[in-house]
Amino acid sequence: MDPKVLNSLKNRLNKESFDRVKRIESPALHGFIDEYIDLCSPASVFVNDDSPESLDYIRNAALKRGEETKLAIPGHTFHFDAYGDQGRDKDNTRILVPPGVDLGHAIDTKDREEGCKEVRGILKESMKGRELFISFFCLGPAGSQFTIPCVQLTDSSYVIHNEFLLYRPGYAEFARQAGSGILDVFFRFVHSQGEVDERNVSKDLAKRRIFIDLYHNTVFCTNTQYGGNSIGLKKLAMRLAILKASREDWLTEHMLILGIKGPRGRTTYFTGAYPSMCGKTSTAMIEGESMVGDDIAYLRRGDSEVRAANAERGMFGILQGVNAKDDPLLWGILNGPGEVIMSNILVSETGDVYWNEKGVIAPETGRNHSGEWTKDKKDAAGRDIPPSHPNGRFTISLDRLPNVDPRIDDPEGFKIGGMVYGGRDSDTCVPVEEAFDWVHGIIMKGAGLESETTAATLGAEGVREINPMANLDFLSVPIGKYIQMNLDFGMGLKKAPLIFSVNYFLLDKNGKWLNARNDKKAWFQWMELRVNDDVNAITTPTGRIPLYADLKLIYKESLRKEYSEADYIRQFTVRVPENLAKIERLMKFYKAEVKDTPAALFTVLEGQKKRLMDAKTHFGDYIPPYVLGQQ
Ligand code: SPV
Ligand code: MN
Repeated sequence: MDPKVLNSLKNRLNKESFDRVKRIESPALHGFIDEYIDLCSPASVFVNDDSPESLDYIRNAALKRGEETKLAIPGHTFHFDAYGDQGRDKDNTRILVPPGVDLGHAIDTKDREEGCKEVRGILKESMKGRELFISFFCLGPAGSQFTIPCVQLTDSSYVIHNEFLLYRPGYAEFARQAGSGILDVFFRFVHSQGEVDERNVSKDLAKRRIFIDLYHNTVFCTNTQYGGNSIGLKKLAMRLAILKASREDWLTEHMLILGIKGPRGRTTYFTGAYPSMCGKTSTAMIEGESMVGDDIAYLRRGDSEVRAANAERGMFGILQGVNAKDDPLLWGILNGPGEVIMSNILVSETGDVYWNEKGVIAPETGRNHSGEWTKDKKDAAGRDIPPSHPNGRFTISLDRLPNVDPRIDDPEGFKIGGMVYGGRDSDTCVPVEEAFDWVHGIIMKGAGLESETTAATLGAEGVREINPMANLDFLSVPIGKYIQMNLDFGMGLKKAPLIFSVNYFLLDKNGKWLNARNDKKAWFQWMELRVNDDVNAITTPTGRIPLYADLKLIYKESLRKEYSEADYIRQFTVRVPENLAKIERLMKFYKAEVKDTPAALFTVLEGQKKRLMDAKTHFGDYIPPYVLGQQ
């Protein structure tokens, strides 16, 4: 213990908070807290020990300070972010690196010294007159190989409230591990919402900064409230965890974890990587299956298998499109009593909530992220302002979900049978397809993932982008190295997981969906049977696809739906020109944009191109599956 630092903390904190901090005997922790109290100059400090009283204190602070407001349903509150602060701000998110570190130009970096100076300048006295909240969390299940201890400092009670719903409590773990040395590597997060206006929203968006000091496990975040920017343990911690994983030979992925129930009481676990707003949460919530996580997974190699754990313990999900028919479980929670935080929705005077595509009649007036709202309201650029923001979110603890897997906190994690990659792709990939092997899967399904951009990030929507493993926004190691880590991860395993792609977003020529929303259950049921060797497949130039007869049965049993052969052919026809064009885009991207692309990537792309060209010679541009037949 450094007596000088302890003494300084004693002067800055009230007795209760000081005792809580002192109990965690870690000079690194004490030094960190003291340094940022000194810099940010809060009026007072609250240290959360995860007791019910502390959590209540935070809930009440959020209401008292107007960061959240009660809704009509007991336990529900809402929060607005500033207009223009409703998505991840990629332009102002930078990874701080020392001179000589080159992550490649697809990852935005900034010189560490310069970045620290800039953000420390913004943080200086940023909490004057406000309370600072200090809270401890564990990423991954506590007491396991997955655990990463984290400390959050923020002047936003909304951020802390979100975090204690979304993450496992950490105070007890910190106190237990104090003195073991392990705490020297905790992740650190410093957030200040900065000055707020009369609506309690950050007003200095020009000074919005999200800087990740990679080599000091510290993240700084200023002048923003949107959860994807401000909830440190979510996507900001993910950058730190990806680097940590790269050093320790495991993987941090933008993946759900889901148990699919197969025949004879069997459950097979899958991970699934999808870019933001591309069906990840609704997949994790497939009816009748067992949900473990919906956003971030840690993957480790066991003796002979891959094991995965949810880094989180809650859901920061998208409201748009959630409706009674397709999402019965979420619907129940979002319309019943219990703790829910909503953001950027439309609120009526009576505290009722509307979000886009709720499946009920839309109100014509209310209050939303733009202020008072009426049906025809336009923004400064003359664009319609919809009732709720497309990226409006809800926060709940997974404890609320009846379908959560009872082993969610198992320190051993879950044995993974299959890994799935899915993008928003209107015209190229079939709805479900198995890769030929691990290397083919990591390259074509993972590194080859393309998706159209969404409202989860600020900027244009609907632009097709290559998004390796749906993780591009969060990478903190060069892309080529990251792909190589993935390739290496599956090597030497007795039985590597099978790798699949899914595509929920295929359109016909008239722009209509080729699939219904809940068809994803059929794809996962088929993958479950493949992992367990229970069904055959048809080999195409791009991978292995289901037989019509198997899908017909699955549709009948799982979805109680008839599945026509005409639908099957429309959905599973190999689209040769589109697939060849995709290969060209991938070739260009991985040659021009990525310096350290593994050679295996080009070999796999060339192999796929050759198979497609050969098939084209024999069968033409659009090849229905029955032409290829069962192999
Ligand atoms: C995502 O955008 O991928 C999310 C929400 O899961 S957040 O990253 O927190 O913005
Ligand atoms: Mn996400």
